[in-house]
Amino acid sequence: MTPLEARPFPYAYDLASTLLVIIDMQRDFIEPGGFGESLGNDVSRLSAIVPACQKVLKAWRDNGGQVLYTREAHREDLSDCPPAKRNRGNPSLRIGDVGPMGRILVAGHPGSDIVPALAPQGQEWVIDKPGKGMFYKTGLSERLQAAGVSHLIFMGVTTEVCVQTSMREANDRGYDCLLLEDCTESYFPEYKQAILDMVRAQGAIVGWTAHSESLLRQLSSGS
Ligand code: TIU
Repeated sequence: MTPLEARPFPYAYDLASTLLVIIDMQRDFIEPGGFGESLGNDVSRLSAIVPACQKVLKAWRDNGGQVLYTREAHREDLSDCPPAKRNRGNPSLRIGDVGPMGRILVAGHPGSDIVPALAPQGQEWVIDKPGKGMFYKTGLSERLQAAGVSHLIFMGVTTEVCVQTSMREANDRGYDCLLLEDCTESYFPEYKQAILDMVRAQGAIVGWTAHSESLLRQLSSGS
């Protein structure tokens, strides 16, 4: 395919060896009453990126691209949630407590679901991760290697927490990573901007950034 217009320079990839990675677009982070709000955050900033993510997801699927979803979600018995993580930040509702959307950040409860507008389809991959990064205790490395994946295009939340950690983990494992700048968001706009700048600094030290229009243009032209 023609390399994408991206920063700090064009991003070359093949659809067959690239996954669209959607990080933690869960009700717990995006809707009131979940984990994000329990930490004292204004969650309305995050829901604003859903339409842009939807457009990319549709175009990617229409072109036959593969999708990987992550969810930050723990086991019912919280055996995969260190006490340090549970207690951090003194939130009003801790991980595992019962909130308006069921138990906070526990797999199988409504808050851990991907928001309906971006719901996974058919055989798309969905992994639950106990940490901020998508490689920690998930077996993802082996799955990506077996599938011959070499490139990862990221969307999701939050930019400086789970998206950044996952991108850095992927970069260290040899994947070429691109972050779609209008399809990621933070509760703190200045942190998002810092991550975009940091990722593409020093000749793409962590990866590339691009506006989703760049990807949509390329997918619609079939080049
Ligand atoms: N608190 C915050 O910004 N993020 C998280 O706790 N998890 C993710 O980023 N998914």
